Amino acid sequence: MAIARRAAAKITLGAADVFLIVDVQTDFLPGGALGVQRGDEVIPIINRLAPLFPNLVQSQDWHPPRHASFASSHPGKMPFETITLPYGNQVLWPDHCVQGSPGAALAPALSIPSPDLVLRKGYRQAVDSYSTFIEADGVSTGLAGFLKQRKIRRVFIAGLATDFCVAWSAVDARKAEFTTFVIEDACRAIDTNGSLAAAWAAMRKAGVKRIHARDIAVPA
Ligand code: VGL
Ligand code: ZN
Repeated sequence: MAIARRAAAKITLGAADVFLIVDVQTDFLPGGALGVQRGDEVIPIINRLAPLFPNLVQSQDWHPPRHASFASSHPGKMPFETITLPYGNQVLWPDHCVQGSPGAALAPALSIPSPDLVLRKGYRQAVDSYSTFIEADGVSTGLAGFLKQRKIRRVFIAGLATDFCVAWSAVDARKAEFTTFVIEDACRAIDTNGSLAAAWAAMRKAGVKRIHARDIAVPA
């Protein structure tokens, strides 16, 4: 008797799906100002997935000089320390993604020919924004409205870094009631002070679905 073998059902993409590519920028690649280990490995995966999606949005971390999230803006503080700002806790970072600098550019190897929207975030001097949906002080970036006007229901997220901008975007996508997927192998993490485990716990609690690139159907 033949043994029936059936691959797990893949996810078929349609008009209500968007690929949200988070912060794939030179400063987050190895050798960059806030380089994510093996961050460059997400690029070929994202390049391969992007043409499968009918809707594409990219985010770009985009800070003014002396931004509140930079350790250098706080005398005596070092990168990766945490401080309290009016909106809550803030991890301090090396200066990164300074507006107009080469490090802030989208990674040259990323090949997304025609994104519908490139959303810049973190551009207010005193307020950070890991999330592409909601700034750290609770102000909306407008992305949820943009997607809803286009009748998008499902958000697939990849990019850098898993434990900060990807995770916060995913949790906020759920808050805005999108079905939300994080494509784990198309992301890489910073992982400071347990941040990666905490991020996955927060995403699981919010109902974010954790998938791999191979779970997405490629039309024949
Ligand atoms: C990010 C730290 C600071 C990210 C941005 O893109 O994950 N992390 N700014
Ligand atoms: Zn930043």
